[in-house]
Amino acid sequence: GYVKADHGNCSELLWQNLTRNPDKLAVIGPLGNLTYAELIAEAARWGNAFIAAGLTRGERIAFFLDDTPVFPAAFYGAVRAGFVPVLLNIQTKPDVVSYFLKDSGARFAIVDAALATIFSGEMLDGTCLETTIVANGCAAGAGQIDASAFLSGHADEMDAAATGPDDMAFWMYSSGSTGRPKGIVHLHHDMAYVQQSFGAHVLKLDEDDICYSVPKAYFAYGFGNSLIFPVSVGATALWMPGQPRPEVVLGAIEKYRPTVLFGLPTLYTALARADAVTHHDLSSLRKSMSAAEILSEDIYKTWKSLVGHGPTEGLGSTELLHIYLSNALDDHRIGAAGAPVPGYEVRLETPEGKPARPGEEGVMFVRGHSSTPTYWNRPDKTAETVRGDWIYTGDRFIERDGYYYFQGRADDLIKVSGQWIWPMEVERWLNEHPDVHECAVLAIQLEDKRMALRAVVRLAAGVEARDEQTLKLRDYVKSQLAPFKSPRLFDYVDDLPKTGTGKIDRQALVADHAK
Ligand code: 3SK
Repeated sequence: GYVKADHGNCSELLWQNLTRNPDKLAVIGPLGNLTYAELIAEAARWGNAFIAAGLTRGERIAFFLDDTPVFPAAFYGAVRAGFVPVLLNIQTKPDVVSYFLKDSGARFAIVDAALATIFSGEMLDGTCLETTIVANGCAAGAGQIDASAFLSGHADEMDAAATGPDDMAFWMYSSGSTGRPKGIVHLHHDMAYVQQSFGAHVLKLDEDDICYSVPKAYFAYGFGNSLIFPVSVGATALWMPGQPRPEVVLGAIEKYRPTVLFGLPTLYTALARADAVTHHDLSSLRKSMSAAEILSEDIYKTWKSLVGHGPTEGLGSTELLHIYLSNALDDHRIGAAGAPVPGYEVRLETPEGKPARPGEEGVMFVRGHSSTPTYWNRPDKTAETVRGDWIYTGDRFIERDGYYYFQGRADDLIKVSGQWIWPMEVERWLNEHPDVHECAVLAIQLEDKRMALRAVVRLAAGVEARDEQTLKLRDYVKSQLAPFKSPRLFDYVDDLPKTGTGKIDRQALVADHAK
C-alpha cells in the first residue's frame, strides 16, 4: 500500500545528492550550470540568510521568479530552514500580487530584477512586506536588496530545521477562474509522495535524463517536472527563463538536448505546427509528457511522426500537487486522461450521489497522500473541496476499461434550445478540423437571455476567415455531433490568450467574446 512519505523536511530530496552524486549537473541553462554540490551550497546560503534575517518557523516568503537557477536554490534553502515559499505566477497583475502578499502575510519576497518594479509604491499598501530580495540583476527601489548582498557571508552548509512530515512546506495559488484565488497549502511529505507515485510508476527517470519543463516551476506541473522528479533521482533539469515561443523551445531542445519534454497541449500544438519544427534536431527526446488538457488526435500523431513517440498524457491538480491520472509511456489511449496512477484512488459520483457505473458519467473525487489539507484561511472553500480524505475535483468523467475520459467541468453544462450541451465537447471536435489551429467554445447569453455557443477560432495557416469558412465549420460540427451543437457565432482571432501556465485563458476570452 501507499503510505505517507516520512520526509520530515522535503529538502532531503535535494540533499541526498550530496553523497550520491555531488559532481553531477543538477541545473543547466542560459543562466549557468550547477552541479548538485554547488546547488546544495547555494541553497544552504539562502536558508542561512533567511534565518539570519530573522524569519520565524512557518513564515511565508513570496517567490516571484522565472525559471532560473535561483528558483531551486532559494526554494530548497527556504524549506530546509523551515520557511514556506509561496510560489506566484509571474504573469500576475500588481493588484492580485498585492492580494497574495496580504493573504500570505509575507514579510520577504524574492523577485527577478526584470519584475522588481512591481514590488513598489501603492501595490505594497496594506501588505506586511519589508524586504524584497532582487535576483538575476540589481535592486532598484526602497526596501529592495540584491540577492548577492543578501547571501554574502552566509555558510554553504546547513542542517534541516526540525520540521515534521505534516508541517506546512510551501503554497501555490489556484489560478482562480472564478472568485478570489486560494492559497493551496502543501506539506513536507507531499513531494516525496509524488515521486513515489507518478515519478516512479509513470515517468521512470534515471540519472542520465535531462528534463525540460516548458511550464514554469511556479505551476504545480512544472514544479514537479523541474524540482521533484529530476532531483529525486539525481538527473538534470534545464531551467529556461522567458517566453516559451515555439522557436525558443525548439532551439533549446537542439542546444541542451533534453531527453524528456514536459508541455501542455497548447505547446505541442504550437510546436507541431511551427514551420521551423523540421529544421531543428529533436533527436535527444526520449519521452514527451502532456497534462492539464486533452490533446487532439491530430497533434498526437504529428508529434509522434516528428520525434518517434506521442506525448504521454496525464491529468493532475494543484490540490493533489501533481498527476493522479495518466496514460503509460507504452500504452496510450488517445482522448483519455489516463488510468489512476499507483498511489491514488479515484471514484465517480453521479448527480444523485451514487457511484457511476462503467460508461456512466460522474464527477471525480481523488485521494492520495499528496493532497492539500486546506486552502489558507478559506474554511468555506476548503469544505467544498476537501471532503474527508477525498478531494472533489469538479471534473466530469466517464470510465471505460479502467481509463478515464474527461467530459467537462461539473458546472459547464448549458441548455441551448432546450437541449443540454457541453461546450468542451464541441471545442474538442472543432480542434480536430484541419482548418483549425486552435479554438475555444464559450457559452454566451444572448440579449433575449437565451444561451448560445460562440467559437473563438485561430484558423490554420493560409485558411481565410470568410463566411464560407464559417459555414464549413458549422456543417462539420452538425455532421459530427448534432445540429443543435453547432456554434451559432464564430469569432476569428490571430491568437488565443493564454494563462501564465499555457492554458487557454477562458476568463480573458469571456471578457472579450462573451457579449
Ligand atoms: O492541470 C494539470 O493536469 C496538472 C498536472 C500536474 C500538476 C498540476 C496540474 C494542475
